[in-house]
Amino acid sequence: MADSDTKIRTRTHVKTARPPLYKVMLVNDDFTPREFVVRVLKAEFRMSEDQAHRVMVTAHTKGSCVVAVFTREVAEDKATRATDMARNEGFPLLFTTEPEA
Ligand code: TYC
Repeated sequence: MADSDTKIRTRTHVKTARPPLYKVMLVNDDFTPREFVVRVLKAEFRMSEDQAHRVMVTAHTKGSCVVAVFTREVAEDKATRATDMARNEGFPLLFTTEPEA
């Protein structure tokens, strides 16, 4: 094979773009009853009683806690719905969103 016949092989990596993820955070406060926080986590984030209780206690002791991770729209929608549930009952409970890492 002559030098001019040298084959150049290229490798193609197909990358599938993944949407950026957002964390839904549960923020502690001094007024919302623990049982109500658990109820919201179960209703909006489909958590079991046990999971919801753990997340509530973590936010209560540390100040905040990651509830779950979603695409931006889903995270914002769930945070708004969960916060609205609390407002409807007159509690200051707050869910926020922030980019993951
Ligand atoms: N700190 C509240 C209380 O003692 C309970 C609570 C826990 C409120 C977690 C908000 O994100 C929260 N009643």
